Order: sequence, then C-alpha cells, then structure tokens
Amino acid sequence: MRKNQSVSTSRAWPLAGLVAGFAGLAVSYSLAMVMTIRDSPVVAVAELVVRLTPGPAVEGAIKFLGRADKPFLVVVILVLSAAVFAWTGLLARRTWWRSVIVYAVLAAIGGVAVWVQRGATALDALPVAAGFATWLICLSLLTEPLRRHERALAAAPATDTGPGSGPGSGSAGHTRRTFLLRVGVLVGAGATLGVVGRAIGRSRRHVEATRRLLRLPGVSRPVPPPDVRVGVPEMTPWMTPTETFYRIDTAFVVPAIEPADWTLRIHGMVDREVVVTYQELVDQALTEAWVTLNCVSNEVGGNLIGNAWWSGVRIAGLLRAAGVHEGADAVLQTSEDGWTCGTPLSVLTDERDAMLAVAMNGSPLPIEHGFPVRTIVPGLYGYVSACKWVVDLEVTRFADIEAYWTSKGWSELGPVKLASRIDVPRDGGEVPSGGAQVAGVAWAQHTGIDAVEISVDGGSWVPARLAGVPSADTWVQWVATVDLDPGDHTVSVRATDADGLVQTGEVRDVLPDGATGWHTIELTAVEPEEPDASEETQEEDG
Ligand SMILES: Nc1nc2c(c(=O)[nH]1)N[C@H]1C(S)=C(S)[C@@H](COP(=O)(O)O)O[C@H]1N2
Ligand SMILES: [Mo]
Repeated sequence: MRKNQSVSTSRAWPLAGLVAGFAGLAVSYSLAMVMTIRDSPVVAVAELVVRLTPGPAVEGAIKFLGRADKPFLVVVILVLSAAVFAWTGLLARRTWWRSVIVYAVLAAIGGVAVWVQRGATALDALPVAAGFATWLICLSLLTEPLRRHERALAAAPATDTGPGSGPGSGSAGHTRRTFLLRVGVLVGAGATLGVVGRAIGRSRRHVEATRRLLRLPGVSRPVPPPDVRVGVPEMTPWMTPTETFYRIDTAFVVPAIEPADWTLRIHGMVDREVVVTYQELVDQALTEAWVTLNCVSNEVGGNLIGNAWWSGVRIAGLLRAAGVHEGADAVLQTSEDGWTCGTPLSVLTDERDAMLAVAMNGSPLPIEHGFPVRTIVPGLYGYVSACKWVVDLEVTRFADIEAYWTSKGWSELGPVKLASRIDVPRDGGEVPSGGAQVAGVAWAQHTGIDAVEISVDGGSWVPARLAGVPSADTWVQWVATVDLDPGDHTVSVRATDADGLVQTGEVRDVLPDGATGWHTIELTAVEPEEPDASEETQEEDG
C-alpha cells in the first residue's frame, strides 16, 4: 500500500510541473492575444531561434526532419518545454527554489525573444511576466497537497497502511482529491484561456489580413518636404514612423473591425440621418495632410506626440450632406468600443483638414491606431478629437453631452497648447565645450510657430533657426548653437506662435487641459579631446 502511494506521488510531481507549466503558457498566450501583441512568447522564441540559426543549419534540419518552419519549431519548443516543466515538478519535490530558477531562466528566454522583436515596448513583456507569476502560483498550488501528503507519510508511516485504508480514504485520500481537483481546475482554466485567446487572436488576424490586402487608390506615399529637417544627428525624425507612433486608448482588447462590417452613422441635430459604408467613404475624394497629433497627458518634454501623413475624407462635407441644425455646437464621437469624445462643430466645418482618416503614413491605419477609420483634427488634443474606430457622429450641444474624459475632470475643450521640446542632446548628456548644437521641436498646431528661443543657465533668450513646415498643422524642428564653458549647464526652450503668443514658463500639470512650462535639460560641457593620430590619418584619407 505504502509503496503504491509513493509510486503515485512520484508520478504526481512531474504532473504538477507539467500542469503548472502549461497553465503559465496559456496565461501568457491569451494575454498576448488579448493585448494584441504580435506574437505569443513561445512564437517569439521560435522566431528568435529561426533568426539565430545560420542558413546551412536550417537546410540541414530540413533535410533531416523534413521541415524546419515556424509552426514546426513551435511544436518542438512545446515538447521541450513539456520535458522541462515535468522536470521542474521533480525539482520542486526536493527544494522549491530550484524550480523557481528554471522558471526564471525560461522567462528570461521568453523575455529576450519578445524584446528583440521590432517595435517592442515594455508592455510587450507583460505576458511573459504574467506567465512567470502563473508558474509560481500554480506550482505551489499543486505541490502543496503533495508535500502535505509526503510529510504525513514520513511522520506516521503506519497510518495509511493499516487495514481499511487505501487510496481514496483517510488523509491520503483527501490530499489526493485536493491534488486532482486542482489539476482539473487548472487544466480546465488553461484550456479555456487558450481557446478564448485563440478566438480573439484569430478575428484580429483576419482583420489584419484584410488590412494588408486593402488597396486605397487615393492614398499616396508619405514624402516629407525637403526642408523640414535641421539635419542634426540623433534628431527625432520629422515624420514619426508608424511603428513608434505613440499609442493611447482605453481599450484592453483593441476593436478588430472588418471594413465590410464598418458603417458610420451621422445623426442628432441634422436634417437627415446619414449612414456611410467603408466603400462609400473611400470612394470619395481623399484629403491628405501632414498633421501632428498629441496627447493632453504629454508632460513638458514628453513624447506623447507624433507627426504623420494622414489620408481621409473631410468631415465638413459629410456634415453638410446631413444638414446641421442651427444651435448645434458639438459632435459627440463614439468608437466601436464605446469610447466617446466631444468635438466643437466649428473645427469640423471650418477650412482645416478635419478628416475621417483611413490611412496613416501611406498605409491603411494600423488596428491600434483606429482601423478602419479614425478622426484627425489639426489643432486639438487627441482626447477631444481623434476618435479611433469611430462609428457614430452625433451632432449635438455641449450642454447636453458628457464624454469619456470630460466626465473624469478633463476640460471640455482641448485646443493644443503652444509647446516646445529639446531632443538633442538628451537630458543629462555631454556636449563639447565651445560650440555645441542644441535641437528639438516646437508645435502650435493650426496656429503655427514663428520663433523658438533658448536660454542657457537662465540667461537671455537667443533665437534658434527653424526648419521648414508644409503647414501650420505640424511641429517644426529647430536648432541653435551654444557656446558653453566646461562644466554643468541648463538649457531651456520656449516658442512663440504665429499669433505672437510667447510660451509661458508657468509650470502647470497636464490635468485638466494640458501641461505648460519650459522644457529644461541639464548637460555637461567637456573639453573636446585632442584629435589623435589615427583620426587625423582617417581625415587625410577621406
Ligand atoms: N476609441 C478611442 N479613441 C481614442 C482614444 C481612446 O481611448 N479610444 N484615446 C484618444 C487619445 S487620449 C489620444 S491622445 C489619441 C491617440 O491616438 P493614437 O493612439 O493613434 O496615437 O487617440 C484618441 N482616440
Ligand atoms: Mo490623449
């Protein structure tokens, strides 16, 4: 009897490891799908392996195994993981921390694989972290009854071997039931998570495929005007690449909308309700413009701002077709996921390029940035204008509405505030004493920037040189040369807009309608090193 039970527990330990291991993978996988991260950690590892494997080795593997593609690799990784997971269960039998080390190593591999993917952010590591936490929790949940059982056996070897006792009876039976119950619950929960994650991932993948195949004839490639760059090395690009464009939304699961399923309803204080399909929208003449979008939550010097080439349909025409009633002063925009914002009617109907954008930087909008249609309004913060996944425009009055952020204490109106930022050098950086270049961006969308000045160590303001802009709706790059003595310095920047308004130095928080204050950085000027012989030769060679 006793022998039997010890045999059954020795099988239970690797089983515990296996179940805990796959529960962790299920959590990380479904979280990656729900967060719409491109690949689950396991797939990221497979990609990394492909990337690190030299070509000849891949060919050899294909010859030997018949194939060596990514899905196959994923299966190989899962099988190897199963072995390691079973082993963690065995390790846990002796000392729990050995299995923790194995989990940490696995998580590190997954973390690195996710991290080296293009455009990865800290958030992309969350599934790995959640998987790691799941491993620890599940393994301790599963091994606790086993440990209790073994302790009971060791303390009173006779209890369970007496007459009438056996598997399923007494305390041994109890711990066995606890163990099996927990195994069952975790297997069920893991499988459910996996299935749900897969369903979400699949519908998103389908939309992604549609998006990739979309051809929008009216959309042109982004070509920044030739004069927009100051030409300083390390400078932020004037056109923000789509992959690094900041992203802000309240969506935990980003809406995945098939263009064929999308319609926009325009209603409220209008003569006739209008419903537009995606095809009807993109069949209209498209407007294209460079517009800098920024977030009201951008701190002074922050990077919640980006400049892109947007293609879309002017909202003014659509509103005209609906026939806006007198007395209306707002449009309540609603997204597919129920987010709302209130936008002044005036900015949607004046001469500016307020549009229902279908493309960003020459390609259909990425799903995260509002596919298939989002609003772009030059001159307003995103929270009052740039509705992603927009499906409903209600012409109304501000007095009659409350939008998502205004109900949480943010201002009803959100015109962008005049601001400027130092990008080069980085805060805390080093520059050569004597002449050093300081450069950055300034913006006052739809008003325009007339001047940028910098001040060193709180001294007088000296003008910077401005690069060109295609319109008043984008940020402008600026550069100045400063003559610094060796040592620590501060540099501040301020801009003047086209109306003559000088950027205020008054420091205010982002709540309720955007931060103010001058961006100030610290830097250290150091004596330039004497050029050494090798550099001189290089110069001569060049
Ligand atoms: N549906 C929806 N649209 C939204 C938001 C949101 O949470 N949900 N956030 C807004 C905010 S606060 C900003 S700053 C911009 C950001 O747009 P981006 O993520 O494309 O940069 O989207 C706006 N549109
Ligand atoms: Mo925002």
